[in-house]
Amino acid sequence: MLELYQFELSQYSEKVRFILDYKGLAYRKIEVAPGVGQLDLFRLSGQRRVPVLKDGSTVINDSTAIAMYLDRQYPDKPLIPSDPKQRGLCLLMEEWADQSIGLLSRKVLFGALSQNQDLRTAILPNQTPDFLKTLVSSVPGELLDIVGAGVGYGLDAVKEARDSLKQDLEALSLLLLDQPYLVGNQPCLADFAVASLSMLLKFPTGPYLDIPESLKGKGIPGLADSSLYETFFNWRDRLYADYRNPLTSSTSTTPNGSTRTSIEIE
Ligand SMILES: N[C@@H](CCC(=O)N[C@@H](CS)C(=O)NCC(=O)O)C(=O)O
Repeated sequence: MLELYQFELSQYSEKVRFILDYKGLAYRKIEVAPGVGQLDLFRLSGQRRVPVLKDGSTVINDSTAIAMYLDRQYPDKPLIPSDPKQRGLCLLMEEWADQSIGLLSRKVLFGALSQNQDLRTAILPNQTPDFLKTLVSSVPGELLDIVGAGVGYGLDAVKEARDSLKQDLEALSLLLLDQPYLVGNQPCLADFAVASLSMLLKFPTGPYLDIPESLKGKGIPGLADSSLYETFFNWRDRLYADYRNPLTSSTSTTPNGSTRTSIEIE
């Protein structure tokens, strides 16, 4: 069976999960433990980022490379349109989504975490003992601001990212006003990329992710709850309902078998 090395809360991993579901391919999720688990990942794939897909003896890293591999290897339900113009648009939008929504949404989530104690508590792994949750969620937001500045997520960077995302979400809402998919009449790689990379802006409402119930349907205040972007988030809900499989009883596991959920913001 296909194996996906992932973080449950990684939006690039979500892109691959969405594509696997669309193509109807069964897979096993292996939750990588940040830090030590990434060393094992390095041994497997030569780098430390998720997602990594293992198909028999073939190991592929990077969500775009994985998408291309899956489309070549499992051509049913193609991800890339054959019409040249649609193909060009699809490839362009996927690359843009990776660079824009994917990266910017981490920054604004970091900003939101530093300002919202409830969100910080909710986003900690399910298994975090209560006393630790209380401890971490009581870290003052200002301290997180300082940590954020150290990794290029200072207040100005967060505001800039937020403004860019507003433009992205407006553009997507306009495009989707009168068409069912971003390119043509079938979903393509661009749709799955845009839908999954916006995961951190607003977590999907349905039973798709192994995250606390309190997080589902919640997201960045001012973006997730704004009527300006309703068209986009409604479109995304529909894409999830139509093509993403709900979670089953099979849980995500670390290579040593224990269940966990974690988040990487970097
Ligand atoms: N371009 C890569 C981006 C992957 C990526 O940024 N992965 C993040 C999680 S969303 C990661 O593994 N971060 C851990 C690290 O950089 O150490 C892709 O499309 O797969």
